[in-house]
Amino acid sequence: MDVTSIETAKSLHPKTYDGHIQYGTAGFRTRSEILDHVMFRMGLLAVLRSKSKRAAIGLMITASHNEEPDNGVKLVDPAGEMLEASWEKLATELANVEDAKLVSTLQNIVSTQNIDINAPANVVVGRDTRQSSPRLATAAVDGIKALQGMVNDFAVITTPQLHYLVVCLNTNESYGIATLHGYYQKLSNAFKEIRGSSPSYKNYTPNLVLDGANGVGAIAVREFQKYLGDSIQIELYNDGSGKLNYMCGADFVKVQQTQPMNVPQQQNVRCASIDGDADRVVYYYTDGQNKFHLLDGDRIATLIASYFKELLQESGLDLQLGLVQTAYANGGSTDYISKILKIPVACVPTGVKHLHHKALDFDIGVYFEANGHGTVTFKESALGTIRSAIANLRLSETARSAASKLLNAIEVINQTVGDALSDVLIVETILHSKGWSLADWEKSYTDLPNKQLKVKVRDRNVISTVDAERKCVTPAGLQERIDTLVATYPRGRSFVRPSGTEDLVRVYAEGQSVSEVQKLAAEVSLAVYELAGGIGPIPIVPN
Ligand code: 16G
Ligand code: ZN
Repeated sequence: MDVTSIETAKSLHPKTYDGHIQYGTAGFRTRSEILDHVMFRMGLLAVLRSKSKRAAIGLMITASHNEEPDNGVKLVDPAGEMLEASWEKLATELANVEDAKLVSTLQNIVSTQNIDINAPANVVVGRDTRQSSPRLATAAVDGIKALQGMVNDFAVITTPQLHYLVVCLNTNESYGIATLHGYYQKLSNAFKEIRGSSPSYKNYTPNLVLDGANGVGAIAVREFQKYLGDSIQIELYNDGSGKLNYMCGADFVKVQQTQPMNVPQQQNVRCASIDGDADRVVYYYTDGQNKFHLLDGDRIATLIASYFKELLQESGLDLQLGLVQTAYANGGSTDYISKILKIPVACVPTGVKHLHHKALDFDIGVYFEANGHGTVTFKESALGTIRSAIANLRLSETARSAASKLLNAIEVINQTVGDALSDVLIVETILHSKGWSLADWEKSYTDLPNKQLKVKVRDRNVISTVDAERKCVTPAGLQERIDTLVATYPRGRSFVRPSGTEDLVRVYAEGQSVSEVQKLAAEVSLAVYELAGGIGPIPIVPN
């Protein structure tokens, strides 16, 4: 290890923040002004990870749907997954050690992880459009160079594009060409292939209104449109000229259950919102009575799963299809999946790594968080089965055509991580094939009214949960209190969990009516406030 070069670079990125900072659900995420030394150190860690895995590692600078002054960084493992849990701990340790202990901490990681310090290292760097991102990227690159890692800087890209690039590099480009051109081309070619020569069908028209959250996704959408030609017309709003994630974007629309700013309110027009780094998407429309209708990640999951189920039936392929959700999944969707679609459904804790991991258990694993983050994973063996069906001339024309549709749908999907733009293309593909409007899609099941609230507490870690976050075990008495409250509401359900990205506790409630869930959510918030050390204003329970 070249200690002199680390020491020299370190002096440019001294640790100036005294508080503790933690590698959370999606990496480090906090106010951008305290992140300089963290970025530098993540550059160093990415090099060690790359050496240890003998593969390219991704480093993404973004705070996703958070407000513009925040920023963050996450590392992406070789197969496109989130950083392995044991390394999250190393990341937290490295980010928090005093400057004087930086070198010895690195040396310690090298020896405990058995890293060959002379092995090559390749780090793929990407960033979102935040003002602080170029400065923070420089810090990360300084870290990578201080350990003599190779930097592959793609500058401004979406988070899913970074995952895609990492996987392409680590599969010798068998997954796809490791350039942005390769990304746009792979997805758009497959999309156009399935769409064929008639972009309109029954209630489906090839026009989509898209809210770009004023983020990096807006840039990518403009680029995509060039490749998509007239197979679909995307009308872009919040295109980057306004404030990032401000009253717009997927998170705003999902949580507020309302139309984003600047998108014209037109009746029965198909709209979608992506988030600030383009890894989430939700759909919505306003009906003839000006009522807002949200089609969230649960809907997208059921749409995709039912489409795959149909294609599997038509092709006669015996592949196991499964769906993965979190506690936030609407009870209406879970009932529909298990009782009507009859597809196995699993529930895991919040965070992409848990969903992705579980989805890999199935031949075809559809995973989505209600917030709109999700994708589909396919086992290599399943791809082989589908390919042989297409080539098998003894199968009927219908069966082979269904298998080829399946393969094209797989090409449209960015399997490496939830990708808002790839998800848009797959949703559009399915709606087109069914000839559906959003209202048609919505008919499949009814969402139960639901509400999310936040509670500020002194230490959010006093809340610990089990059963995929559906039950809390500490603080004592809280779960009993929630159970008692929930029991008074027919179809009521509620859970609380510490946020992994913000310093607060999240409360979720659902039930049979809007007024009931508002009340239940407030009552549970009050219970959290009282039993888990609430601070600030006391939650108010409506009458
Ligand atoms: C992060 C997660 C997302 C999760 C959210 C929950 C990744 C890449 N992203 O954005 O999946 O839904 O955190 O946030 O894992 P919370 O813990 O603040 O509720
Ligand atoms: Zn995001």
